[in-house]
Amino acid sequence: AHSYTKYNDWNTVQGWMNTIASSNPNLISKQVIGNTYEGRPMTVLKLGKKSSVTKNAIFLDCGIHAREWIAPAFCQWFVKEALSTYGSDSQMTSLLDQMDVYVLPVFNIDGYDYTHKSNRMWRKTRSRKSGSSCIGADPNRNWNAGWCTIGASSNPCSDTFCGYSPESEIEVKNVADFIRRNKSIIKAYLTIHSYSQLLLFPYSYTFQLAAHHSELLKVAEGASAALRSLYGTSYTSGPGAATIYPAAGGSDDWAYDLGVKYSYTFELRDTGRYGFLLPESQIKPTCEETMLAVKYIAAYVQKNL
Ligand code: 0X9
Ligand code: ZN
Ligand code: ZN
Repeated sequence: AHSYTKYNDWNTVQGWMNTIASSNPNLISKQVIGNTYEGRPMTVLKLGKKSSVTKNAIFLDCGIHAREWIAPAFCQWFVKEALSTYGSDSQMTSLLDQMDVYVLPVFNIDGYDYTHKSNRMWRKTRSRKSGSSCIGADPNRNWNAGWCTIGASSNPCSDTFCGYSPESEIEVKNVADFIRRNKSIIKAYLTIHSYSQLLLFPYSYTFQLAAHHSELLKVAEGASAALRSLYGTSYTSGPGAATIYPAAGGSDDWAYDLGVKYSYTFELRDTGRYGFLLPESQIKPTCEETMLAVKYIAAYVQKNL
């Protein structure tokens, strides 16, 4: 059965999406943006109050990397909190009245399913190509942003394999197409990973500072302070290349270069004690504190539309 404080497998997440969307038709709609390599539907939940005018939007994805289980848990938590606090929390109410939030709860569904059934530490997609016996590419090295120039591997057997070309992974192409199609309304791109407790922004494919570096840093520091205020969890903010490592082909850099200014990668708990194997007892506190950071960024974006 589905639980917000457990790591739900893909079938459970899929069932949850159907239930939650049909029980909240006024605030949620579902849309399939394409299928994964193995044919699973990639469903985006659109959260927001219906409006007669075109609304600006925030795009949030979780689970680009298969083994980072806390990430899909956060997207599910976000949807629950949005629905349960709309109408009582003034910020959430104002956010969903004015904007839509597109949530992709599990980006790399094939990989996520594989971590539940076969190999808990799998990271990549599950695509195959004749000529190599190795499976999958890193869906956060496969975007057309300095593709495969640094911090990525052209070896199909590597965990950071950049793929055979930009957007060679169908999951990346599906999301990139969706964001390109909606680029005039998408004002923020947020992507949830784990672990290391970082709040990263462009660039990662170069050490050059982004044109909006100071503003991106200021917002990241505000979001990190909001997060820390709940349980004292400490986050480091900064551009990816200098803060974690240079790595090209990431979704954050791609979205930013497309024109989505507020582009952030979260690396959630912890700092390595459990790493990817974060205990289920930490799902609730991790999600509650992360909500504060995401809401901080959303409020800033809303104020600066
Ligand atoms: O390496 C990554 O893709 C991310 N770290 S993780 O441990 N979750 O794999 C960091 C991504 C930072 N952004 C870019 N490299 N563009
Ligand atoms: Zn990751
Ligand atoms: Zn809560």
